[in-house]
Amino acid sequence: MQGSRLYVHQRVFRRYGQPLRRVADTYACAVRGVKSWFVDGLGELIIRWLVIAAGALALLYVAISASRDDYLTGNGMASAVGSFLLVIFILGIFLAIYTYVVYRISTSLAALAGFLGMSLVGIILGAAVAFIFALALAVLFLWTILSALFFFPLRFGHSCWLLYRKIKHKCPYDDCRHTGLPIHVCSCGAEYPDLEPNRYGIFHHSCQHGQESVKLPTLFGRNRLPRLCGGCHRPLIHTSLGELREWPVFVVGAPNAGKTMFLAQAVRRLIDTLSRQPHAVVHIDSDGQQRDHTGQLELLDHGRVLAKTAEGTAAALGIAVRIPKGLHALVYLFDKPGEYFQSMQRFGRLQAIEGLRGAILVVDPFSLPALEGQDPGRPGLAPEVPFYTVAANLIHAVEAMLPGREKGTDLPLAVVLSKADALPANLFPFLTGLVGVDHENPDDLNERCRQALERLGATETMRMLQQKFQTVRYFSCTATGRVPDAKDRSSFRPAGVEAPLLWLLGAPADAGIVRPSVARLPGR
Ligand SMILES: Nc1nc2c(ncn2[C@@H]2O[C@H](COP(=O)(O)OP(=O)(O)OP(=O)(O)O)[C@@H](O)[C@H]2O)c(=O)[nH]1
Ligand SMILES: [Mg+2]
Ligand SMILES: [Zn+2]
Ligand SMILES: [Zn+2]
Repeated sequence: MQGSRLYVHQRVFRRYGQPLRRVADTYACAVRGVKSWFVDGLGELIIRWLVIAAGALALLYVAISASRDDYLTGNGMASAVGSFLLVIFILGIFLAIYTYVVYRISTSLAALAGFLGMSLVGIILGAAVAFIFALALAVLFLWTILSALFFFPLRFGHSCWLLYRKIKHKCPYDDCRHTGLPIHVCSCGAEYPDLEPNRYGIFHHSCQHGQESVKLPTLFGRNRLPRLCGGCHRPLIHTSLGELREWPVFVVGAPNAGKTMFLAQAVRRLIDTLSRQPHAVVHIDSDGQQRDHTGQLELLDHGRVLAKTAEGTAAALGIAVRIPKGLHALVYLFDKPGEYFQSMQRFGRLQAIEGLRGAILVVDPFSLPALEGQDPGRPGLAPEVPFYTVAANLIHAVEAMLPGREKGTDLPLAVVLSKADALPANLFPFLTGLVGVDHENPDDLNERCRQALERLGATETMRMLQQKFQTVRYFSCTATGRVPDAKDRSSFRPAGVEAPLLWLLGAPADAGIVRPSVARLPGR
C-alpha cells in the first residue's frame, strides 16, 4: 500500500474530526432512544398503567358515590348495587375510550418533550464544539500557511550549513551529474522528492498508511531512510551522503594498467593510515561495497589477481572519513574498465568528471616506449593502449567538462607508475628505489618517479599533462610486491599504494590531514 502525505491542518482534521463525528452519531442515537422509550419502551408502559389506574380509580369513585347516593335516598340495597353496576357499565365504556385517548396523547407529548429537550441540549453543545473545532482548524490552516515563516529560515539555515560543509549530495554514479536533495523512500514505497521542512510539516512529514501514519523526519535522521538519486533514480547506497562533503576521485588508465589491484590495496592502506589519527573514524560507507572490498582483499591475500573490471555503471566506492579537526569527506573512488579511457567518445560519457577533486593516472610501465612488450606478467604481448593516448583523452575530457579550459585546471593529478615490482632494475638502474624505501622527503620520490617516467620515454606525454594540470605529482607503486604467479598462493605485499590517495586528500592546504610526507612508505 502506497501512502500519501497530509498538510498539517488535514492531519488535525483527520485525527479529531472522525472521533467527533462518532460522538455526534452516538448522541443522535441517544436522542432517538429517549423518544422511543416514551413511544414503545418502558416509559410507554408506565404511562399506560398510570392512566389506566387513574381511570379505574375515577370510575370506582363515581360508581361508589352513585350507589351510596341511591342507598341514602331510601332505595334498597339491591337498587344501590344495581346503580353501582350501571354506572360501572356505562361510564366504563366511555372511560375506556377516554383513557385510551389520554394515554395516546400523554405518551406522544412525553416523547416529543424528551426528544426536543435532548435535541436542544445537543444542538447547543454541538454548536459550541463545532465552533471551537472550526476555530482550531482555521488557526491550523493559517499555521499551515504561516509555517513558511518557520520553514523558510530553517531551510535557509540548513542550506547554509550544507554550503559551509560543501555538501552537495552528489550522485555516486559516473554517468550522472546530479547534485541536490535525494528522493527519500518511505517503508511503504512512497517516494518523496521534497522531504524537508515545508507545508507538510516542519520537523517531520506524515505518510498515511490507511488509518496509521508514519513519521518521516525532515532534518535529523532523514539520512537513515532509503534514498534514490533525484536525477538517475538509482539507489544512493552511501550512509554518509548528506553528512560529509563528497570528494570524487577518478582512477584513469589503459586496460590492464593495474588500476583495480592498486585501488583495492590503496583503500586498505588508506583506511589503516587515516584510522590511526586520534579519534578518527574511517570506513567504507556501504555494507555491500565493504563486502566486495573484503572479497577482493581475500583474493589478494591468497596471491590471486582480480578479475577485469566489469562494464556497466556501479556506484563509486565510497569511503567516509571523519578526522576530528581534520578531513571530513565522503571519498568517491571511480574505477572503470580501461576501455573507457581508450576513446574520447566513451570518456565523454563519464559525467562525474565534472565535480572531480582529484585524478589518479595509472601508468603501466610496460606501455611506455622503453619497456614495451617486456611485461613479465604478459610476456611477448604489447600493451594495447599507449600512455600517450590515455593522457590525451584525459586532457580532452577535462577540457570539455571542467572550467578554466585555457589556463589549465587546478585539479590535482597523481601519475602512478604501477607494477614497480616487475621493473627491470638490472637493465635500467634508475628504476631502483622507487618503492619499498623510506622517503623522508616526498619531493625526492616525486623527482625520482618523474625522471624514471621521462627516461622510459614518456617525456612528451608528461609535458602535455603538466601544461594542462597545474598540480601534478609522480608516484610509483606495486599492488603485489612480486610478479603474480598462479602457483604461488602467498599473500601479495603492496608498497607505495596509499601515497597517491593521501596526497590527493591532503592536497588543499585546509584539509588538515596527514601530509603526504608523513604517510611513510612501507619498509621502515
Ligand atoms: N607485477 C605486477 N602485476 C600487476 C600489478 N598490478 C596488476 N598487475 C597485473 O595487471 C593485471 C591487471 O590488473 P588490474 O588491476 O585488473 O588492471 P585494470 O587497470 O583494473 O584493468 P581493467 O579493469 O581492464 O581496466 C593483473 O591481472 C595483474 O596480472 C602489480 O603491482 N605488479
Ligand atoms: Mg580494473
Ligand atoms: Zn509510507
Ligand atoms: Zn544519479
